[in-house]
Amino acid sequence: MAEISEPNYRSLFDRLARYGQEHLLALWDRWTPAQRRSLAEQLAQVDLELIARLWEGRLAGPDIDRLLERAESPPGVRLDGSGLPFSPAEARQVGQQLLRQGRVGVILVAGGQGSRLGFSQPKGMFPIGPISRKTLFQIHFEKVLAVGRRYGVRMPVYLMTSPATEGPTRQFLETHQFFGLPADDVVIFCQGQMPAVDGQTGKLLLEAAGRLALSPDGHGGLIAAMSHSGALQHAQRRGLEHFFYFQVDNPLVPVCDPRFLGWHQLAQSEMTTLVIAKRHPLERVGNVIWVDGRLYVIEYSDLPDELADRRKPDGSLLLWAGSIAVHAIRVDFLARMAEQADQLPFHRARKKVPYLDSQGRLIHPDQPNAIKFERFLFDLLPYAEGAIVVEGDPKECFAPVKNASGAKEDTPESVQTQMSALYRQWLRSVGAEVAEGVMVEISPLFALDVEELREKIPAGTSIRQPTYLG
Ligand code: UD2
Repeated sequence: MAEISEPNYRSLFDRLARYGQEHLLALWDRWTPAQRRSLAEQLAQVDLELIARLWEGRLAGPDIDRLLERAESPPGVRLDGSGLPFSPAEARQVGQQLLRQGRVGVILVAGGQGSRLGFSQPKGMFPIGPISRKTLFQIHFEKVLAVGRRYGVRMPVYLMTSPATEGPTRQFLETHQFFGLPADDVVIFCQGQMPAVDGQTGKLLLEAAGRLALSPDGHGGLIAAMSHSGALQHAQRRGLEHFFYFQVDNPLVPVCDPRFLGWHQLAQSEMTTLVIAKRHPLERVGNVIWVDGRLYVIEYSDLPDELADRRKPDGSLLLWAGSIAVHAIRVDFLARMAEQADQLPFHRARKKVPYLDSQGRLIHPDQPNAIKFERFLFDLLPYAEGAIVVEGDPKECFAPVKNASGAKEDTPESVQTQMSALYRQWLRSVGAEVAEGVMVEISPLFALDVEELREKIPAGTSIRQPTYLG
């Protein structure tokens, strides 16, 4: 070995060999200095001890089977307003006050790779407006802008990206001048990554010469990323007390809904999660359960069918509460958890990950060959004091774009149909006549909710063709 064998190689080899990962250097001789440097830099960021422990299952999260044995329905507010000793009107008033006082900021997670949708750009750039073709980002940002205007405050947005989505997201938002939000109210920060390992051996994989196969560390990576990037400190400087958290793929999120925030505040909850009553036992949402006075979310993929179908005496589902990944989180709670971010468990997912074989050939597996490790933000819930759920109506708050056209559900078309159905219902409830099936879209800047729409739609309005109210 010529200039490569150097101390660098030796010390790298020794460090890797301690964890049985020295195979990563097998092609070192064939690589350019830049490729070798790249691998060394990546490895400097990887906690090999952590990977070894994860692989051996020594850092598994809570025992799901044991939790499920004792799972009960979670406490909180049902759709009819029952469940807490505060009325919906009281909750709304308290939430409005929080908003007026500028105590609320927004967290939007957009680091996922959106592979199921088959869209090569960040998902936030997907055009979803049924008529306007506005992107998910534009719809979310306009909601934040509209809420800020309504309450006379500037509302900061903390936007999490990942190495794959960071560049294009920044460029897109800058080009569109953050859809009207002041640039210094938009704090973009990038989440961390975790290496994928071979599903049979636990060995790290290379995706190219000198490059490890890395992927985002899950939305739970938010806690560490917010704190390392200074986003959390930004929120504290701005005097925020609560975050309204949501995912990029759902254009119906009722951003900063005052009743939701009010209930969170009145219950003195450190973290509150918006749920829907599951429409069928196997719906692909997190299952919110209550065990020994703590809230937990069990992912749909981890819930045995038999348990998912368990019923109460009245025939309704015992585990009825489906998490749609919309939360209110106290800023001081997030700050406390940021100091112990290591405690959040990693979940394992079997995935297809292209890799270099021992000869340096790129293999595209047709079956899942690797394990990815991800942290989930909802694993904060058991640590939160006073955590509750608030039930929303799925027709009004949940239409995620997950799958490409042609799939059974959660496609762009099904989401647009649902958006339009909701806006038709709003229009009818304020006295407009709307022909059945006609596409309508209401911009958040026109009306954020039915009350606002009522002020703008003259009596006797009739809508017979596709209409965009913007
Ligand atoms: C998520 C929830 C599920 C339910 C559903 C509602 C998990 C594990 N499951 O399912 O319980 O609430 O959403 O739609 O969350 N993201 C990042 N970084 C990452 C991974 C994801 O920012 O490393 C973002 C991603 O951009 C998206 C969101 O998190 O906004 C959800 O990711 P997903 O689409 O992978 O989650 P999904 O559909 O499995």
